[in-house]
Amino acid sequence: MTFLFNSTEERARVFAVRFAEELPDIRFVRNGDAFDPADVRYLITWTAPDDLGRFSSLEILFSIGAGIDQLNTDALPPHVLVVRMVEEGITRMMQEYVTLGVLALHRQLPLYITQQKEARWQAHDLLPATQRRVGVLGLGMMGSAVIERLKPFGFPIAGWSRSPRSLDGIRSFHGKEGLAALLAETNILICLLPLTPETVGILDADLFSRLPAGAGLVHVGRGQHLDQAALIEALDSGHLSGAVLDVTDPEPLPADHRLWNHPGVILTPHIASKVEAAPAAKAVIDNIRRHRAGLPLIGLVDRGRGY
Ligand code: NDP
Ligand code: OXD
Repeated sequence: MTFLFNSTEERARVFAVRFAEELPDIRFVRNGDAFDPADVRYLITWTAPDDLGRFSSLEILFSIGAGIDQLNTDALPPHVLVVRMVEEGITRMMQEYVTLGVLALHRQLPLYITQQKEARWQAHDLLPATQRRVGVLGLGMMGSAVIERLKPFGFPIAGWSRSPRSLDGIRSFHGKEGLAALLAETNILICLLPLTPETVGILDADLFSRLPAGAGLVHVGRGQHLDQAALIEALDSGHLSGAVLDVTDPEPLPADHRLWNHPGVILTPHIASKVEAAPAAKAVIDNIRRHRAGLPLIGLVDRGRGY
């Protein structure tokens, strides 16, 4: 029985030690090693190898990240379980990044960075956090954790999900009708949705037009959620005041893409959060044990729903 590891060598070293200690009956192999594909029972990877069909005994496909859209799970037989990464470290890093993004927009950082480049000393009006309304698309593991971290600043917060959710101290909306209501009362919009057929392209011109003038965007979902041309248009027209983007389509953007140096944009290379090897190995080993014991898996993806 084989566990196939397809990620960085730095992570592989940590996983290999933990597997040897905790699941010695499972053979741990890296993608470059010699192994029989028919023996692979478990696979961890970011994107699925093209030839997934070789792994005829595959039972669980683990994502090395929180998202699974990049795995192209349609190609998998229906009995294969898909499990995303659930561990505290990635959630904490996401809380940091989104807090950074919200505060950057709240305190007009893109504008002040532009002014600094022009050696221009000019103060603008300040709005208290209690008057800056934050809206969060996606109330899952990341969205709800980010909300908890933002609450102490005093922003009024609302959230949007697919099914009704009730989170302490926030206004929550769901479904198509709920989205318009959330947007109408959002000054800083955070996207923490998974990429599914329902959410692809959701951050488009129509959505931006429903936000109040001067709103900002923190986008940490997936590049394909965003119509980049529509964002640039909304920023250029002044309807949106700024955007913090951690994901783009493609990644990286071409060198001459306008988003690289748009004065209203802060752009980072998909680093909002990163899976650390030790907690990731623990999460995977725990899940294999749960699977063997017939217990529900942590982070099991509903393949029909797409997340
Ligand atoms: P979860 O699966 O825990 O939560 C997803 C949330 O989105 C749920 O609240 C769900 O609603 C909601 N949702 C899904 N589809 C829709 C829809 N059609 N309409 C409205 N709401 C919808 O995911 P996570 O919080 O763990 O992660 C979210 C995403 O963040 C990942 O899929 C990935 O794309 C991104 N990510 C980005 C990282 C980065 O470094 N930039 C790092 C990690 C994640 P419901 O509650 O009703 O199910
Ligand atoms: C993830 C990511 O999904 O890093 O974990 O984007």
